[in-house]
Amino acid sequence: MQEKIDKYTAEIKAFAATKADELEAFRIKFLGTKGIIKDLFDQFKTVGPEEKRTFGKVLNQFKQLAEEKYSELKEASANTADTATADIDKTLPGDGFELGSRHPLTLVRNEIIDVFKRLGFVVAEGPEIEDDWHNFSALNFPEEHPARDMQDTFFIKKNSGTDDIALRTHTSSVQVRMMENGKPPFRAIMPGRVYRNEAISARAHCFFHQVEGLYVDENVSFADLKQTLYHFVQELYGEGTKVRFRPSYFPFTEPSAEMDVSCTICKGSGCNMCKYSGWVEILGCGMVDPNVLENCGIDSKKYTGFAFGMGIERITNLKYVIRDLRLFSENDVRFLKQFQSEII
Ligand code: 2U9
Repeated sequence: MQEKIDKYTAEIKAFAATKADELEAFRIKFLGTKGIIKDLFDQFKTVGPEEKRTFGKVLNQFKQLAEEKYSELKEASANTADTATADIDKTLPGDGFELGSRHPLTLVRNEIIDVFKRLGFVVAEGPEIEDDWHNFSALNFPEEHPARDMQDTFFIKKNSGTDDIALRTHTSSVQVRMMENGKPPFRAIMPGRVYRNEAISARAHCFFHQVEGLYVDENVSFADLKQTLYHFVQELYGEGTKVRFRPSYFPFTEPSAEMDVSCTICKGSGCNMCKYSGWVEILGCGMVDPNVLENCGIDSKKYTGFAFGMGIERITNLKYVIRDLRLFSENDVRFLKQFQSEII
């Protein structure tokens, strides 16, 4: 046993590893679970009590020598160039990794928000699960309106009508909550997800995203509405984009209108995006119906307001020429990575 220890002691003292794999081989050979030191300690158990006294000390010193050598070399290799990677050219560029990108709907929603923020609008949010009052009744929807039908709305709890609970069909419920809980003036936009009971196709989905807006104060006029939305279009689609307003009907606005913009793809000369008309409808708007103001606790003799609503998908389709709504919710990275945002 002494002979073996002398031989290994000389080997350890002479050992000088330059590479990480040599050092690891040293560790396994001497200090590993099936290594020489473990083997010597196993043999030690079988020697007589006389020998135990002398060899115990020798064996412990030997073990200490191996451990010290190992940690000394390990430390040296960490302090100097990494022995395992000594032959790697560290001046070469590293492997790149792909950054994610913002969803196109997020990019466009943020752009819309930025334009209105610059005009002094604040951003307001509300629940996606709504009661009948905030989603329909306060907004002047008559009892028999088709939007209140199971075919159009996802009901969570269908009771007597006024107690119904549903997934909101528009973000207008946020305006109602805002007016109920505050005092005019209100100048806010409401971005959010809304739900409609529709079969999924290239042109329709059971959920989509809206930005609605509300401006209530004394003397707010239809001229204010037109100028605000005209400015919004210039900012979003560029100077020179034309707008036109067509009369329309919504239960919650009177008068109501739909707004078209000159086709941003063909600049009005006609293409299949605008169905060769030169115009594309992008939003609905109008003066808030006095009944709605009163329902929300606002004095309609003192205050007037305008409101508008748009589908973010529609605005995005026009901006990026996307023809299938389903692309927005499939999370196919080949689609998503085409939209690079400046802020990651
Ligand atoms: C209150 C009062 C008035 C919000 C409005 C529209 C017109 C509109 C549609 C556009 C496409 C919904 O996403 S869409 O399907 N919206 O046409 N929305 S005025 O009017 C309000 C809202 C709340 C208290």
